[in-house]
Amino acid sequence: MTWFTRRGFLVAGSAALLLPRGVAAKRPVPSRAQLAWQRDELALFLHFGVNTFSDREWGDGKEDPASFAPANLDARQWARAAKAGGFRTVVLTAKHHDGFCLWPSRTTRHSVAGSPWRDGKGDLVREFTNACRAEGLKAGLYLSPWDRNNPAYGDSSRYNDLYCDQLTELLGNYGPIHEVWFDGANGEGPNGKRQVYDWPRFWGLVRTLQPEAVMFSDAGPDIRWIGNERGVAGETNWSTMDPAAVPYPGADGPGIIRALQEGDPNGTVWRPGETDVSIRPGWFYHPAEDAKVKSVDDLVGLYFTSVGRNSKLLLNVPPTREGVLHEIDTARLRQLRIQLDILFRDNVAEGHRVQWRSLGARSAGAEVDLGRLRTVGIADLREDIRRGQRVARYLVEGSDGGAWKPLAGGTTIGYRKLDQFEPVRVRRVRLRIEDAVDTPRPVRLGLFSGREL
Ligand code: FUL
Repeated sequence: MTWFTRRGFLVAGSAALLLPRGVAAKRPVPSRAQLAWQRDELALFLHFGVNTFSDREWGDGKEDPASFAPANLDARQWARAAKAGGFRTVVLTAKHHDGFCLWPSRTTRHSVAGSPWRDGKGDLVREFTNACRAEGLKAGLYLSPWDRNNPAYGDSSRYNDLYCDQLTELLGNYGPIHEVWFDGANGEGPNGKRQVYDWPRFWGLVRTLQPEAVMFSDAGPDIRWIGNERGVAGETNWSTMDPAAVPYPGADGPGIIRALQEGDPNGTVWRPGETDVSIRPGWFYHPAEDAKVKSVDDLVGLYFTSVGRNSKLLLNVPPTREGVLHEIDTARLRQLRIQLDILFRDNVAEGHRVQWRSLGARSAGAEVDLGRLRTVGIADLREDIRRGQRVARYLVEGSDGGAWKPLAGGTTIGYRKLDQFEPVRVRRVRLRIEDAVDTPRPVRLGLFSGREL
């Protein structure tokens, strides 16, 4: 895989050499698909498969397909719950590390075709994509590269062919797929099979079959992993990235987690981070975790540490053995929506003129007069990311008529930066862009009361 690192350096190096002196390199901007992905803010993750029935997190590939027996599977219920929570995309594990396929793949017998579900005639990817479409949601698929069942795994070119066949089935037969999720996990021990994945081939195939889909992995190419599974993006979070910093999915080494968390202000590619976290301790459903579902406050907190840090929240809510989302979880999704709607209902800055002025090549300021004293406890900042990301340090201050007092501050803004602070009564609020990687452009400023005084 090192060729990719080397090529990354070479490409970046030669591009810089070609630029005439004094001409700044053009900063990356999002593609249409990346922009739509980010604006959706919330996606639901569904981990479902033989692990649901064996009560495990990582199956070993020896599971009997007959164990897959959801009694009342209802993909429409999943989609309705997603919609009620305001989620716009749903990503299903079409195949997890155990190799069991939720669709009747021609590449293996280890699939729903060998299960009693729908008498072996079912196709869960079909039911899932149909349900998403019926509810106006976008569908995404997770196809684990690591496969602990398939005999071809470890025989690199044979398995790469098979993996491409699986991608072709999934991306060619179910209509538009908006996100393809490549997991980086590989638990093979030192004596295990070593599979060398052909990432350029996989990515090229996805581009051909679903040109509008974004591809997620540690190494993108469109969306990068945020570097942890706790739901927390970097406080500093650039959507630009140095592709050589994380050369392939699953890459390990010093500096990788930081590169995933924070991105790179001088990165040559636009590769925003996705924050994946489960509503329960595990990714798959375990009855023993029914009392450990995250609270609404936890979920709102996750919104702030993901969407509110220039990322996107991919929240996992695993279907039960019945094949439906648990009512505790669906209630939490509804309550999350209610809470977010309440928090962001009344923008006290709305309708007031924000005066923007340049303070230098890398600094700028904005000020708004709210007309009277208002309670402010949340600042909601947004750059126009269609034109890239620029802000590197900012400060928000408020005044009730007396001296300016700091309310919030930080480094990057990007698509959206949410800062929550002890609510204060202020009449005027100002934003100072103290540093930027290029001339700052106007930042949208929203102000909300947060917790009422
Ligand atoms: C990890 C996997 O090993 C987990 O089982 C889960 O799918 C998570 C989203 O990604 O790498």
